[in-house]
Amino acid sequence: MADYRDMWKSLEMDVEKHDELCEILPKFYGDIYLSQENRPEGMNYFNFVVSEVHGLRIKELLEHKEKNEKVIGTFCVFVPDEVINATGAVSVGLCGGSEFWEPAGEKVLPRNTCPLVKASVGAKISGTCPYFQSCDLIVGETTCDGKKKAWEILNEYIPVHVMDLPQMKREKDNLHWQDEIKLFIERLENLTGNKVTVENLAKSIKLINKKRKVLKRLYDARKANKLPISGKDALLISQIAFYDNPERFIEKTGELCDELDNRIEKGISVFKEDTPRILVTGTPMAIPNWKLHHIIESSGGAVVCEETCTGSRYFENLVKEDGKTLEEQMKALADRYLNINCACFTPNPGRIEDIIKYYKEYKADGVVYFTLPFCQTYATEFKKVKDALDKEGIPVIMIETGYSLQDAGQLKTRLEAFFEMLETNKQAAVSK
Ligand code: BJ8
Repeated sequence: MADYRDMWKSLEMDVEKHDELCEILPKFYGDIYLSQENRPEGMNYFNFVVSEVHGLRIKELLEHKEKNEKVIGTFCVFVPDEVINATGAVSVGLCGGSEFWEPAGEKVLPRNTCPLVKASVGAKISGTCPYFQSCDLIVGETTCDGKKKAWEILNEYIPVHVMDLPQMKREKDNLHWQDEIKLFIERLENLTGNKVTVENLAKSIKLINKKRKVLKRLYDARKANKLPISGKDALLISQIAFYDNPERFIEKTGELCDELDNRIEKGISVFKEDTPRILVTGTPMAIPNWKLHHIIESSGGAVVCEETCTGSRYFENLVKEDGKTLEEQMKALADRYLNINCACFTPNPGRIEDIIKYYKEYKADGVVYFTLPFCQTYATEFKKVKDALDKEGIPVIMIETGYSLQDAGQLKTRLEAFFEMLETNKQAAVSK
């Protein structure tokens, strides 16, 4: 990586501490990603993005700031990127996915807090994340209790705007979310000095829909019998979608999808035939959390789809593009966003329907239900999901695991046994 130390210093980062992170990441990435065989050529772009994750992309963000364009950090897929984009600001996803940041988070949060929250807060207060340091405003939301209370602490370090997400999906909740979108627009207009208009919002809605469409195309390629791309690579692309320049991301992912279509036509796969196909569902996997996918794919499974916020919840359903007034556009945004089935909603039957639908569409053989430790909403929702999957005869295993690799061996053993069972089921079905 080029020498970005001066840039990091200008962001008031703890450069020495940050060096420690820079030392770990390339080896970690190399072991997990570069060791894969027969990867699509198009992954070279994403390798490059990772290699420059704290370099070139930050330089680009700082160039935006020089032009007085603001950088807005987000933590949840409910925050409408369309609005951020319409005010000429740049949106970046900030969820922390590394164990490296947890100790700093634990200085101000209870230890029994979800690692995603601890790492996100830790990334800011340790001054080791250039994305946080580049942000002019961060946007929280009222989803789980851990996040909700963390915003109050983060607000001591950086301005935070909190969007009050309803926890039910009635008509009045939809109206409330439209109201929240309106308040968000006002806050961003004040910050940026730019007005949201029907024209610039329509343009942004189209752009973000395009990003959703290309991600959907990538996921559709994973429905093929012969998988042209690993689950690990698909996960990486989803994670990069949260902070890359959207136009470039759409272009590069589109090119990769062309290559994948070609591979499908020729029957090129990255897995051996009959590898059990796994649908992962649950809590998000923020970059660089590649742990579960890596364990699954080095234990005899192949991940074909993620029903997570770093997966289908991020791109499914488009925002209607035909709004003629700001009110209509805000309604269209609220309608699309309130269609996301996060476990923070009660009741949440849509998520179960999605899991069953994806299981069939992606021709999965089993489901891995993933939850980060101390995530009560997803852990509690497991019972409802399992009951529904049992009724459908869909095998499921629950894996609760954090960022540390300490339990990797144990998880591998459990997953290998699960995959063996899936293979036996498959053979039994064939011989019937
Ligand atoms: S829409 S999943 S991004 S809230 S894993 S911090 S819920 S304790 S991340 Fe999430 Fe939005 Fe829902 Fe998606 Fe809390 Fe659970 Fe941690 Fe979570």
